Amino acid sequence: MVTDLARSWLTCSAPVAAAQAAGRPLVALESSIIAHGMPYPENIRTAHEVESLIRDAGAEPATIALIGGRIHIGLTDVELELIGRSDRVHKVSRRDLPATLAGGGLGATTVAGTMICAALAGIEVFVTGGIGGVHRGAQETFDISADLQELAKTSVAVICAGAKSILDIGLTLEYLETHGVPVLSCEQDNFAAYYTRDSGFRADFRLDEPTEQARFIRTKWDLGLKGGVVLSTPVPVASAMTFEEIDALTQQALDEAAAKGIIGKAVTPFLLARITALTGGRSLATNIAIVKHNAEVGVRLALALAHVERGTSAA
Ligand code: PSU
Ligand code: MN
Repeated sequence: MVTDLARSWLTCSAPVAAAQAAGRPLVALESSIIAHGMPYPENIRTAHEVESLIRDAGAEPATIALIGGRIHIGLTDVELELIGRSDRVHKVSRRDLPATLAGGGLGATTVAGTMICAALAGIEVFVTGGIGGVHRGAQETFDISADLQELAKTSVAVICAGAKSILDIGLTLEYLETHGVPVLSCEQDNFAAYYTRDSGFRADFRLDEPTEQARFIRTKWDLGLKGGVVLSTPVPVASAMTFEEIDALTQQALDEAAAKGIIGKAVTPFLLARITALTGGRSLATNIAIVKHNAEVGVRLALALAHVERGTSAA
């Protein structure tokens, strides 16, 4: 349950507050992808383009970050620049939220962190790039992203291009199943693998139409089945990389991380940065295409959810 006390930590931007007052749909966006997932200035440019795309399609974007001890829902241009440019931005997952808020520093929220803040602000739809998951070798390291636990308990729909093959995608899907998190796919039967369209694993349910996706999600929440829903959509064909190319580079990045003894929250940013460097920046263009496509899918879902009535009487 969201309490007034929890909500007192939120600062909504003027456009977000106006959309909420008017009952217009909102789409949450994460900031870790801006601060830690892409280089400056492409990160800021992409963030602006994604926000415009969402606004043009009829919803209000709400990029979420921590600034000066407040949870910001919707960022001004100056705030976005701060998050995208500073090299002192904390990566904020569930565990880190109190530390960064109490300390008053800059925080870029991960999928888990953004889900928590979106739920506090009453936002049901959240567009990201790729979710965290069970890392390869987790049987030894126990490295399982807090994103998966958050999906198990926080009721937000997360639109993504699947998960990167830096992860063990099969085990990630097993974990989600155990925790009752449905994995939907649109445009194809299989769960996507971020840079490349096909992970080789089937999603739980294929629902291409936003109205079908919205009905599924509304039904889950109507039933009191708390927790998130993953909606996977593949990178557009023109921007996709081949499995062979990305698999070889992933293996190299994983070997380097192991050799350097990288652990904890540093693992994912290290792997993402190494893959960007190893592709000579080519993966950056793919990254940008992915986030934009996910935003198109997310905004259609947000509009559909606004029209799906609660309860069986809607049938
Ligand atoms: N995977 C990606 N791109 C990302 C991330 C993961 O393909 O940008 C970021 C997201 O913010 C995600 C976080 O929530 O990394 C997961 O980090 P960890 O594995 O430390 O939980
Ligand atoms: Mn981890």
